[in-house]
Amino acid sequence: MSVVGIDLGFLNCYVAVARSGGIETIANEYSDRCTPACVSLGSKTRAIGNAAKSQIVTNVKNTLHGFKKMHGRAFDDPYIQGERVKLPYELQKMPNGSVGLKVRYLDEERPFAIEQVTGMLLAKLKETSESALKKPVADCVISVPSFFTDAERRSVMAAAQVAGLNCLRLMNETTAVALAYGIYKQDLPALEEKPRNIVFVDMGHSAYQVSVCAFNKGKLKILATAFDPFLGGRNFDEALVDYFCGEFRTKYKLNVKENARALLRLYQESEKLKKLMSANASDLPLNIECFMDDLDVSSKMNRAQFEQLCAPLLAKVEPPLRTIMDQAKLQREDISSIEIVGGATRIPAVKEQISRFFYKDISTTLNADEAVARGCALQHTLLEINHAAPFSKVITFHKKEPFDLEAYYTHPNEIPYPEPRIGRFAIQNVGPQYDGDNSKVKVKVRVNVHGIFSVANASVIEKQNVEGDHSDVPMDTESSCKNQGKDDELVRKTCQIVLRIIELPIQASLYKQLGQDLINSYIENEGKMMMQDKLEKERNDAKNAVEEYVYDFRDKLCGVFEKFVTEEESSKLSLMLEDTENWLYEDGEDQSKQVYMDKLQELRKFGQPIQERFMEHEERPKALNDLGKKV
Ligand code: ATP
Ligand code: K
Ligand code: MG
Repeated sequence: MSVVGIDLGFLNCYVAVARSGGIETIANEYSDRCTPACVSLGSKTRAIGNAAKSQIVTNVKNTLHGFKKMHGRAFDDPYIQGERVKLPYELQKMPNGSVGLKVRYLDEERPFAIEQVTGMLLAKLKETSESALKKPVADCVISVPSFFTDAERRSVMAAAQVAGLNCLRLMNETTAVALAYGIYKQDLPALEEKPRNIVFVDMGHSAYQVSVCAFNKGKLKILATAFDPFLGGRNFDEALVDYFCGEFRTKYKLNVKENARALLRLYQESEKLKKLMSANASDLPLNIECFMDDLDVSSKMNRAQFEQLCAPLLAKVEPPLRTIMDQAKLQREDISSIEIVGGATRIPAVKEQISRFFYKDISTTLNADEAVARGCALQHTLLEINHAAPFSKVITFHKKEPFDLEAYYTHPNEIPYPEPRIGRFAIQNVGPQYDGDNSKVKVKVRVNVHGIFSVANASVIEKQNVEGDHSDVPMDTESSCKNQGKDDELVRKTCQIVLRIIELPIQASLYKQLGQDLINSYIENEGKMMMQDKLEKERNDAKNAVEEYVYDFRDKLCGVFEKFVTEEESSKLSLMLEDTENWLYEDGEDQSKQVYMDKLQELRKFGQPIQERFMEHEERPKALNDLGKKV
């Protein structure tokens, strides 16, 4: 079975797969390799990806986008509250305190959990992969920002479950980029040689992540990573939007921020302008027709102005670069090349900042948009990754009673997350030893391949004083004998202290953990929505078939069929076709699939004989011809 790599972007998603010796990025039904991270809910069906993106300004309140960083967060989280005021759709607090994205779907107002929304998107990407690969896809590797915490990662894992995907690994975006680079490099230094150090810079729509990695043949070591979780293309768009809002207030007396639809259009046009400014330094126009209050608006901007406007953002490019160099204890001259990926690294001023810091030109060896997905598709390949995860560690405690462990992030201030606790783990069934001593409890903590922390197991080494027959002692136990006490009697007695390892139950309560029951209900719901989409599609197809038949037959009636119908038949049929057409716009506008199928059947009953006469006529000369050949 193929394993697909998924770049779950804030704005743009990509899917890649390793096959026939190469890596391929998969195109969707629009022949587009990029699938927008966008979900639109309607009164009958959902639209996901490209189809949803085109509804951003037409179905403002029910088209969801910009939700990647809502994973694993409480509704009251400051980040969520900050986003909430800017989003065109509503958020609401779910019963478990997490974020719900509120929409009207199937004519009913309802919230969706973030795991459901990302689940829809992932299910779409799964479907895209399946149609490209022509076989079922379940196994995948999904990218997450390197700064995602446990709760965020667990939430993405749940979303994968909702989509029916089996996520083999959550891969840090920084790791994926490094993998995508290493795999094609043929000229890397041999293992015993000095490694080649490469800096990777990824600035996407929502975040900025950098890393420095050491490469040898078949080996990749991540030396340091750093990030600014609040710097990306969206901030540059926002700077433009704020500027134009100010200008339109004075120039046209418009309060754009009060009109969700106008604001969304301004965002779209500003993003386009930003991209154009990457290729062109001169004045560029911004024109939006019927923008607000029936007004057309226009303005212009050039690259120099843009850079001035974005100076505070550009100043944020350097610090993470400095951090990785300090952490890895490297000098600029130790760096072989600086590789950039992510859409926002196309901004010339961003590139300049990076190259100025390293006194070096930057390279674009990698496909800036697809590198993350391609790296994810490479998860079990030739490169040995030296990585912070997975790892495990055993910690020993001496206790007489059950106890709690609390897990915290080592540097909570460095992660963009308000909760420093990962979770609490109650180690149960701990008691004193038979002799009243403390028990020796070994706890194994683990960070798994997804980068998620857990207490993997806990055990106690129990001393048992066993006398006489020891045949019931399990084979795998360690046994030892020692002097039991001061009593001579006892000393002379045969004794054996058996050390038995006993697994202890652990009760984990993780911060923002979803119960499996809830996830199961999301899975069930996703199934229902998929079925609804499928039925709705079939219904629409049936309706379209009627419409098509009407148009096609009408054309043919005054065309190829003309000679095969009497005038009477023709006018009767024309009338019927016209009636059907009218019906389609009136009573027939919204009928069940069966009604359309019956309608088509009815039309065919009249059309078929004519069709047959025509076919017979067409076939006859051919048949005679064939016959002639045979004779
Ligand atoms: P994230 O990595 O934060 O999850 P993402 O992966 O979806 O986001 P990308 O697809 O890497 O983001 O980048 C999208 C951003 O790049 C958008 O802000 C887009 O406007 C910007 N961008 C794309 N092309 C250009 C360009 N030519 N000039 C300037 N910006 C560009
Ligand atoms: K992307
Ligand atoms: Mg990205």
